[in-house]
Parts: sequence; C-alpha cells; structure tokens
Amino acid sequence: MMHRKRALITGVAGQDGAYLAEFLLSKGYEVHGLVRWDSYMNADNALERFEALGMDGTRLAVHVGDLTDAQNVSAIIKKVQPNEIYNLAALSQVGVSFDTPASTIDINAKGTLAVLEAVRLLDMEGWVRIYQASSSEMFGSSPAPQNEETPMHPCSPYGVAKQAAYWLAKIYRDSYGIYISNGILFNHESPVRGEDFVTRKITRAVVEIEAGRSVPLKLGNLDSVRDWGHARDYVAGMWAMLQRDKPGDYVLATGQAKTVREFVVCAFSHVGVRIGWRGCGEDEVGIDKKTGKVLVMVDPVLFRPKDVNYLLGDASKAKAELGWQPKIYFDDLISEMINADRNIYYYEQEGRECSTVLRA
Ligand code: NDP
Ligand code: GDR
Repeated sequence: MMHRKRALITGVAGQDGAYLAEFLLSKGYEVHGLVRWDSYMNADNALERFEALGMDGTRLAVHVGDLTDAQNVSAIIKKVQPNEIYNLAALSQVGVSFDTPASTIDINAKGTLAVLEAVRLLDMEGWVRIYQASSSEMFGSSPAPQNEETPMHPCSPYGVAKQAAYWLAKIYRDSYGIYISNGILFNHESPVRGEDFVTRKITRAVVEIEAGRSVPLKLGNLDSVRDWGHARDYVAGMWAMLQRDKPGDYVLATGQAKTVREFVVCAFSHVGVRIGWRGCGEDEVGIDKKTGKVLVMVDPVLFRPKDVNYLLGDASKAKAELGWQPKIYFDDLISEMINADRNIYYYEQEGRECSTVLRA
C-alpha cells in the first residue's frame, strides 16, 4: 500500500500557506503547519484564511513554533518527519523590513538556516525535499525582464535577507546533496492577501468607496511596476518544483507588467467608476470622471526609503521544465478580489462571520 506523503508548511497561516495546504490536501497529503505562538493564541482564528477557502481547519495538524528558534524548528521537523518541507514563513512586508531590519534578517535568513541545519543534523538529507520561498524582490534594481540568470541587486532589508536564504539553500544543496528548490516568485495575490499589501488595500478601499465611504484611498508610489499573478496558480508551481527528479531554481511569473496606477484604474472599473488623474508627484489625485470627486490621493508617508521600480518575470524555464503556466491574469485576479471583498464587507456590516464567502 502507498503511504500518504507528509508535508510540513512553515507560515501555514499566511496567504500562500492557506492555498498550499488546500492544494496538498486535495492531492491526498497529510499536511502539518507551523504557526507562531502569539498568532495561535491571540488571533480569532489562526487558520482563518484556510477556512475562508472553504476548508475544515481540523484537517491540518498545527504545530506551535517560531522560525527564529532553531531548537523548536528542529524538534518539529523531527516529530513530523515530513517528505516535503515548504518554507514559507517570513516577514513578508517589504516596507516594514526597513523599520525592522534585524528581525527581518533573523526570520527570513537565519530562520531558513534553522530549517536547513535541522534537516542536515537529523540526517534527513536522503529523503526530504525542501521548497524555499525566494522572491523577485531579490532582483531589486536589475533591468527587466528578470529570470533565473538575472543578477541580484536587492533594494531592501527584506530583499537582502531573502537573497541570503536563497544562497544558503543553494549551498546546502551543492554541499550536502539536500534536495532544495528555490521558487523565485513574482507578486501573487488573492482574496486572502494581507490588507497591508497594495492590491488588497486597493480592492478593499474600492468596495468601501462603492458602499459610500467618503475618505479617499491613500497610496504611495503609483508608478511602481509589478508582475501580478494569483496565489492559487503559484502554489501549484511550488509543488511541481518538488516533484522533479532533480532540484532547481525557478521563476514563477505571468510575464505581464502593470503599474500600481493601472491596478487602481482596473479595480475601480469593476465597480463602474472611471478614474482620471490630475496633478503630479505628491499632489497627484485620482478623480471620478463622472462626478469630479477625489477618490485617490498620494500620501508621502507611504513612500519607501528605496523602492523596486520595475519587476517583470520571465517564467520560460518553469514552463519548459515543469509545464507550469498561470491560468489567472490581471483583470480576472482583480475581479475575483473585488467580488470577495464585496462579500466580506457586507457580511461584516451585518456582523456575520464570512468564513466561506470567498468561494461564493
Ligand atoms: P504572508 O505574510 O501572508 O505569510 C507569512 C507567514 O509567515 C505568516 O503566517 C506569518 O505568521 C509567518 N511568520 C512570520 N514570522 C514568523 C516566524 N518568526 N516564525 C514562524 N512563522 C512566521 O506571506 P505570503 O503567504 O504572501 O508569502 C509566503 C512566502 O513567500 C513568504 O516567505 C514571502 O516572503 C514569500 N513570497 C511571497 C510572494 C507574494 O507575492 N505573496 C512573492 C515572493 C515570495 P503571522 O501570521 O504570525 O505573522
Ligand atoms: P511588494 O508588495 O513590496 O512588491 O512585495 P506591496 O504590495 O507591498 O507593494 C507593491 C508596490 O506598491 C507600492 N505601493 C504601496 N505598497 C503598499 N504596501 N501600500 C501602499 O499604500 C502602497 N502604495 C504604493 C509599493 O511601494 C511597491 O512598489 C510583495 C510581498 O509579497 C513580498 O513578500 C514578495 O517577496 C514580493 O511581493 C515579490
């Protein structure tokens, strides 16, 4: 009889953790997840995102842990004995990493080292496979389009920490023969994206403005270009990386570049509002072309000390070797996020839980 594969996901309470857990359960895996103690104890429901996708939280085995505690990470890996480890836990907010650079390095770089060292010291290198959540943010100021060969010039503490983790993963692969693949993922979003990321901040505000909110949406850099895909497509790519005979590093991206400004225009178009732009720099505003009302403003507080201006991925290698390509692109992504935020908003107004409305 075939044994069920066992996966351990660090960061299972995050956006990608929720989609990946759902994906692996659908493939028959036994899924274990590492969740931070304070999130587990203080959040209304640490698996809120997973359940928002319509899944039953009891199907996950939750382990309380912290990536910055190497002994704890090792103990969990020893107990679970996973066939596959998906190391997704991180301080993932690039802007915040400028305020907390030391803990960003501790979690994103040293935390990854804790996972790699645990596998090495537990002599698991012969049979465990590791996915490391690397990021397009590592490319920083390198010219687009970026692929696996593009030089890395990170522009944030987050990017530096992710680059350190990326290289540690490669070194452990080459030195100890551990099966480790880096997924170099470009931005991917969804209805369960954190509200502090620009896409979800926009879709949430658009829905509130549609419902009568009078305060304009405040944003920072409107000219920033990103390659936005859907998290559901990207977790399938993570899994595909670990099914190959040999490990490798893969870019996942849609190959479409859009500005934050274009995201705003598209999001408002889904509620029937056409946005026009007036002024420039810090004085730029987005107005409703029909009523002249200011709906979007620039707030200089939201500019980062240094931003990555242009990220556009070339995922040809993933297409050729993994057969991976995205199914959901910009317009459909935004449409799904707006519809979900509408559901969430109206449920909240009625004081009701919105557990599975994202599927509606
Ligand atoms: P999220 O921020 O949604 O999830 C990250 C998770 O990591 C959270 O659940 C968080 O827990 C957890 N975490 C943070 N610090 C620790 C810690 N010290 N110990 C244990 N867990 C911790 O991010 P995403 O799901 O969007 O991203 C997943 C991974 O992929 C991250 O590593 C991110 O950097 C990377 N990535 C993401 C991309 C994207 O566009 N989404 C693109 C490229 C890479 P808590 O809830 O307690 O804070
Ligand atoms: P990013 O995502 O930094 O690319 O990191 P984010 O959505 O935070 O920013 C994208 C771009 O939008 C600009 N921006 C704003 N950003 C936020 N958060 N809030 C605002 O109000 C705002 N206004 C403009 C930003 O300056 C930036 O240029 C995401 C994360 O998921 C990382 O973990 C991941 O590694 C990368 O994507 C790939």
